[in-house]
Amino acid sequence: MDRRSQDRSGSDGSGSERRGLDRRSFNRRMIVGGAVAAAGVTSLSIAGAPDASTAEAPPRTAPAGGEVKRIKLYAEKLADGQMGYGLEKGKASVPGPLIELNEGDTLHIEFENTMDVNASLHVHGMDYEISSDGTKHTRSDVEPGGKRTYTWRTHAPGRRKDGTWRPGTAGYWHYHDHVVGTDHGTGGVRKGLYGPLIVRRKGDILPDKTFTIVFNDMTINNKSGHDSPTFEATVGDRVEFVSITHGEYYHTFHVHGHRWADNRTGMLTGPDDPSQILDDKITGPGDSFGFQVIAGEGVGAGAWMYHCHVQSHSDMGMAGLFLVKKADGTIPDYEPHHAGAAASKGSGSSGSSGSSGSGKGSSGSAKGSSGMSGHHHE
Ligand SMILES: [Cu+2]
Repeated sequence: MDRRSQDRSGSDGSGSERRGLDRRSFNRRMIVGGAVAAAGVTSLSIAGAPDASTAEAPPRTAPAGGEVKRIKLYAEKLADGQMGYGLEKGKASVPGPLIELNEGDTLHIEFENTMDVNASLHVHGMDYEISSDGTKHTRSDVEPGGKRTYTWRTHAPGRRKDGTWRPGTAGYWHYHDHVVGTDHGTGGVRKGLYGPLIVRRKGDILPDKTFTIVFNDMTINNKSGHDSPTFEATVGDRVEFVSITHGEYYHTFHVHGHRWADNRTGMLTGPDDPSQILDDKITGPGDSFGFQVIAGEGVGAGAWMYHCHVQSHSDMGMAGLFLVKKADGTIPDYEPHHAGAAASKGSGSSGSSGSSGSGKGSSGSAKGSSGMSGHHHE
């Protein structure tokens, strides 16, 4: 399995790939032209970086922010009756595209509602004026066929005049509709109008790929039962997970064989960092957190399960696989179509070809995902 094949590994559309961008794939993406321009694919810092595909290379880090970025975002009805956000028309996905910013950046989002009901864009964690709240009572929602520009701002930590510290914006956040169905967007969120947002601080370590896992009611990324998404990586990849919870229930996010620190980045800042190390974290509706792991570190390749640890929830299908492959692409003790584990399923379990359902939109979204961080260097 070569690096390029991993580009497709976000089989549910929630993955993004960075380090896999060798020159050939980078060029291939450039050729896509408009789509790449919209999706951004990767930052200039990547394009100019030396080959970072060896685990020994020091990890790349986030630059200082301060850019003014612009994207378009479409709210669309999907063929299966769900709703999604997408960076291009016809490319909506659930979850919506990963949006990445650096502290100090401003993002203008030209939002277009292509649906037949009012919709909006509401965000957590950002600085925005009330006109970008995305709520009905502030009239910042969008009628069918309408457009509206939402503006999100971010800032680095700093000292207030009174000497106290104001926290920075960096963190694992998310956005969602706030008006479909009810004044709280209950119908929109239920149908898939949500997505991940990461704000990085200068110097934050950048991952090779990012996967988003949304516990929404009893689904994972709105896939229920035994159709939950599969995420793929190769041993040694720096993999970032974004966990978001929506809906009616609390859940516990658990992944086998991997652990993280319970702090902003999920990584220890040093040997004396007192953050608790977790492999299971309780989350409730509206929560989000994230972390990075080195795939298979100390444990090797395998079909590592991730699941909600509320027993009845995992039994009902809130479980999936984090497939960590050896460098040669194989996975020990794993038969894609006959895995006896609770998480066994058809979705994506056959490897990189496992794009299920909305595959097209998914890959579009995956590209968009990796691109958000860098497409605004125009
Ligand atoms: Cu649960």
